[in-house]
Amino acid sequence: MIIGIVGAPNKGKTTFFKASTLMDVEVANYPFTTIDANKGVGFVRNQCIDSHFKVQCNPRHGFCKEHTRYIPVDIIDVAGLVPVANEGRGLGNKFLTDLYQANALIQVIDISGKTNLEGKTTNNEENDPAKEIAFLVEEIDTWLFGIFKKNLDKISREQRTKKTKTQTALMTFMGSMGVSEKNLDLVLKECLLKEKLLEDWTDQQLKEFTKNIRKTTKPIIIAANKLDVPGSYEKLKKLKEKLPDMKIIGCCAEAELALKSANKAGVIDYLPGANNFKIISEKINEKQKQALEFIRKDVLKKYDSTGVQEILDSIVFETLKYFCVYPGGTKKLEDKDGNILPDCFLMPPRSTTLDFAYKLHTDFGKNFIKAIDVKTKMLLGKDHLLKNNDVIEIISGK
Ligand SMILES: Nc1nc2c(ncn2[C@@H]2O[C@H](COP(=O)(O)OP(=O)(O)OP(=O)(O)O)[C@@H](O)[C@H]2O)c(=O)[nH]1
Ligand SMILES: [Mg+2]
Repeated sequence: MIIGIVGAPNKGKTTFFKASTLMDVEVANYPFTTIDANKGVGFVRNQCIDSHFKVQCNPRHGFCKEHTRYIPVDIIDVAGLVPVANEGRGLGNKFLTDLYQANALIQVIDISGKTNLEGKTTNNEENDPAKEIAFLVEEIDTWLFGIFKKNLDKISREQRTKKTKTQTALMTFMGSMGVSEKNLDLVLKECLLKEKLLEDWTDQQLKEFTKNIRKTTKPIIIAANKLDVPGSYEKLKKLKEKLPDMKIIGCCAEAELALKSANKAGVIDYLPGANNFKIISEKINEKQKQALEFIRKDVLKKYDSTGVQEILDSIVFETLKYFCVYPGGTKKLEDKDGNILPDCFLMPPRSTTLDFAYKLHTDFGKNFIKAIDVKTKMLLGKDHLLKNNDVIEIISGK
């Protein structure tokens, strides 16, 4: 699972990334602070299944606190995107390649309206977040269109010599982008291109196809950042009314970063995503205390959390509809090192027991015999559809 963080320059992408991963990367109040992509690991939350078994798990990856399991996901933070017209002035948009593998994107916008599309600080009331959102979609679509266009000649030549169906001809290339057969089939049908030879596609048809592929392979949700700046909440409300079909969640990445850093330093006790924290160290100066109390009063009390964790959870569990499955045994839940429920896997929607077996090990998939639902002890066939918080034992041959 890879989540890409995108947006115009100076909106707080890297702050959001840092708050999610606690990696030490540069944040600054000017455009193009980030040039090379930052890659790190963040976490999404799920009610852990360990409480069902009345045990405390020991995750090998991620962590579990108060029976909330934090499951790792890869996060990429890229340079700020600028409109194509400005390409010469920005970094160009070639770095988008870093996002090729991403399953979904979080677009960070500055809901305070104090930075423009190029990331410059302005007090211009015209800074319109809806335009910023439309611009990004346009940039991503243009980028994908360019990639498809570049490869289409080669793929359609192959189609001509091998006389393959359009879907078959496209699949290898699309597969590298994470497009499944099923999704490709749906998009081709929707665009009425399933029976059309690739060499006959017009640019307009390719554009339409690209847009639809992007929607399925790179769904976007909006992180409306800098919610702590006065006046931002009203702007967020207006934006949600204007774009009712978009998933838009307000956040204050800076506050989340401050809380996580203070937690790591042992100054406070803070659970990512919580609506409060406790100061646990005497070694805190007045300035730090004031900053933390500001966050408590003006962010956590007002909005119930900093929003960062909610955004990560939302993109994985609501937008992508992934769910959690644990490997386990009917006789014991621990691995050979004594770790209880050591692993938790994020599975895509409609995953079966066989998909899960392959996820654990190719050999388990190839030699699959049956599976057991550890909670109910029921036997499951290979096509059984899994659900959130299933604990599954795979029985395989050899
Ligand atoms: N008030 C406020 N400022 C924030 C918040 N998040 C980030 N900032 C500030 O916004 C500025 C830009 O932050 P970055 O994280 O470097 O932004 P970016 O989008 O990665 O910028 P580029 O890499 O230059 O595209 C910095 O001055 C941050 O301190 C927030 O939640 N609230
Ligand atoms: Mg940055």
